[in-house]
Amino acid sequence: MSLTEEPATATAVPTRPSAPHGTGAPARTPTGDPLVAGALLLTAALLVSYQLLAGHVIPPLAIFGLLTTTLGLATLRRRPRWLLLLDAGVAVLYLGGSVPFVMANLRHPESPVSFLAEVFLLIALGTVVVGVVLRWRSAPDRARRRTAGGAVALGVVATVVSLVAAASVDTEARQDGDVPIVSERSRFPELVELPAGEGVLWVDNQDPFHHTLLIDGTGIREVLAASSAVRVPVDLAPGTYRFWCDVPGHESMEGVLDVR
Ligand SMILES: [Cu+2]
Repeated sequence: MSLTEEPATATAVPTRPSAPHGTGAPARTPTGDPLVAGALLLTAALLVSYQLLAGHVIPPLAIFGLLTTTLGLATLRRRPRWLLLLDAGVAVLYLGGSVPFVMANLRHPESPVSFLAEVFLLIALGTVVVGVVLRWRSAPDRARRRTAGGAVALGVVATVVSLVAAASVDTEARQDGDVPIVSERSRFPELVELPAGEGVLWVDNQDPFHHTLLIDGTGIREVLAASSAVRVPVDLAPGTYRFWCDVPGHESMEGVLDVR
């Protein structure tokens, strides 16, 4: 009896490869590229969270978020060559266009939100490009799994580095006589009054990302780490001075020091 059963299981095996495969395949057969699709959808999620943190819609990010969501969902189901080319093209275009913003944030691992947002975006978009190359070369799934593992490992390392750097940031307490400047939701106060001569500005950055404080005509440029305060000594003659933030995209962060 057992002898007759053995050939039965053996003949059952060849039926597996004859399952439908191709355009007419049932939804059960995955024909998309989960690595590229996942990286695109992660990109979209990061772009949305970035705007939530900024507290307002940033049009270029919103457009790319919509684009990567659409491409991600399409790539999850199908992977024609034109779609993969489009995926890689959009990733490269975003990377190229965001260089000044990326560089400004990458120099500040002590501000985890903006640093990690950029690092994760770079990893996700890099994974899109690598994923498309692997698919193009018909690389085995093993290579895709390794790429995904490498991307996760990079993300973990970046997170640890950033948290350690953030823990080393000292925040300075406000002292008697300090003139406060608070940056909140990427805004500086429009007008700050202070007496002429030696004094101290106490600059409190309440945002979860870094800013800078520059005062025209003084050479002062102070980096304001995320969620921290710093005391900035000044010695100003009477007059008005523009102060501002030089982080790319923060052009609206400016105010006037009225020194009397
Ligand atoms: Cu700023």
